Amino acid sequence: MQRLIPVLNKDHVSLHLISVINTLLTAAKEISHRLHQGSLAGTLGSTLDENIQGETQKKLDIVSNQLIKNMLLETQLVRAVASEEEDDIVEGNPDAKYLVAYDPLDGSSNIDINGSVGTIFTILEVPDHPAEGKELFLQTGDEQVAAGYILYGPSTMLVMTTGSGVRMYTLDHTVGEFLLTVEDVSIVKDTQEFGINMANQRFWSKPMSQYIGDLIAGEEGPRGKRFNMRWNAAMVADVHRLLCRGGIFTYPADCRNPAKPCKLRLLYEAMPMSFLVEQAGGRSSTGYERIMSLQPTDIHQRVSVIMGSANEVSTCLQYHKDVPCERFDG
Ligand code: AFP
Repeated sequence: MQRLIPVLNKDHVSLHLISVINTLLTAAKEISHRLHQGSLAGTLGSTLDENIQGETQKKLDIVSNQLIKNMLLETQLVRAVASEEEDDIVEGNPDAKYLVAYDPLDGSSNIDINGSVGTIFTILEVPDHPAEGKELFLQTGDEQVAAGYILYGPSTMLVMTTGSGVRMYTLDHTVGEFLLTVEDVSIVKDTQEFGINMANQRFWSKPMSQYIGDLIAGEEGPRGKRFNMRWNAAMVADVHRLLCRGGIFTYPADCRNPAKPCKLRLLYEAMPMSFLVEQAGGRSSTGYERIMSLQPTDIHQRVSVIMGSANEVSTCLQYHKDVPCERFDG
């Protein structure tokens, strides 16, 4: 089985970019180890409690954030990092070329129930035009040079793209390396599986309510076939499922809280996952716009997300076509 670096070399990925990716993976191996240790590592729990030895326990998402940030900045290859866990960007080497944005532990509420979680990342280059601070990161998804996630499930997997297809690697704990296990990931065009948090149904826009209603109607409904539903409460695990066997995943805008109509973050979740999904032949949209074309206005911006099997996403978008984007959408 092939190791990661020779695969990236074949794709002519620059040595500095390989080093940045490798550093992320070193942090991921440490996170994976701590997750596997579970309660034994003393880093579970959702509060800053004291453990039995009287030491302060840190939430694993905070620990993961610090690990990734410190390791990346130490390489001197990173100009700045942006993390879901940090209010502002953290500057590194002013002469470096790469920017890394990440969600250190997506789906972190799953930690306490021993469920799947993951680290999502995107790598950008410093833009040609003059930009400082947060502005550095305000680039469209099309400008990503690499993106992916590490899924900490029954096995630890890296799923990544550098713009020439999607590959999956599995962490071999005996050698401590990610080995290529799936080449040329391709999302099937049609599906009978959808993922959405149904508890929010009463808050959705009309197009989304109609679309999901038609899926649930099954054989008797306008779609004429039965659909199944899956929800992991961790985007990483839900997107992994659709990369493996197709499906549609959506976290639409809703009117629960007018100040926060969307849940998922553009930079740390929607953009990298859209890069993977499109590279695997799928489709990704807000309902009205292609996510990869969106011009971010803030690093913590949130968006509505519909992604997955190309034909199913297109069908969902048909429901939105003639209905104007509602006040809470986008
Ligand atoms: P965290 O990263 O804060 O754990 O949130 C995970 C997430 O943003 C995304 O991964 C899930 O798809 C979504 O939240 C789950 O949301 P619900 O709580 O509505 O199920």
